[in-house]
Amino acid sequence: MSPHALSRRWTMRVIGPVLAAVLGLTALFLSPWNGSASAHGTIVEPASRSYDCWQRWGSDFQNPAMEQEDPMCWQAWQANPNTMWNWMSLFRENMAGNFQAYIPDGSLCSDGDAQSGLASSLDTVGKWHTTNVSSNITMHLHDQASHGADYFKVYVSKQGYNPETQPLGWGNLDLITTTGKFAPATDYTFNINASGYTGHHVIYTIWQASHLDQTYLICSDVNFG
Ligand SMILES: [Cu+2]
Repeated sequence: MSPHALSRRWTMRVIGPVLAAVLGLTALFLSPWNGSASAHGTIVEPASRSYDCWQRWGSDFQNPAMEQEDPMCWQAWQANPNTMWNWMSLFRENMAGNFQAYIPDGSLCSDGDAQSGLASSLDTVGKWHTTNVSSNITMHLHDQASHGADYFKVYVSKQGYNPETQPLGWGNLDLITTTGKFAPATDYTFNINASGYTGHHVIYTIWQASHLDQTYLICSDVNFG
């Protein structure tokens, strides 16, 4: 082997792994579900449908008991595992505030099937697992990428509407709170007062992020005690 070929082999032995690492990182950031592209957020308390499934089944997703114990998370998992893994990705862009024009009745919990096919199972009518709440609720949104918030709008489903038997439409919601702006941070909390409700309700949160016209529309199932 010539000295020239030898030094070329040596160079590739050093540069090869570096090149592979760089290519790997590039692929990671270009892939829509990885890297910075997946840095989003959701309501973690009271947990959104997909976050709640991920919290309770994310590390136990092969447990056959999920089908009986939690049929709503089970059907979501069956439809598309990404619904749980991407609990932070339920957003749409460029709606300019016209949410009702873009999100038809019956598809509110999937953000009008945002991310095409990711999450239509979140609209399934049935016995979603609920978080127990009182009329004073601290809402907590976790924002992986510190997008900030122009505002949050929070609705509660009307007394008499049954999320276990009826699809959710805009007409089923009472507007409870519209907040002001929040500076970019990883966690935002604010209180809402929702009195006069009993039993299973959906809290519907609209998070208007500040970095882009990017809107997250999020269903959390609660049980008012
Ligand atoms: Cu984001």
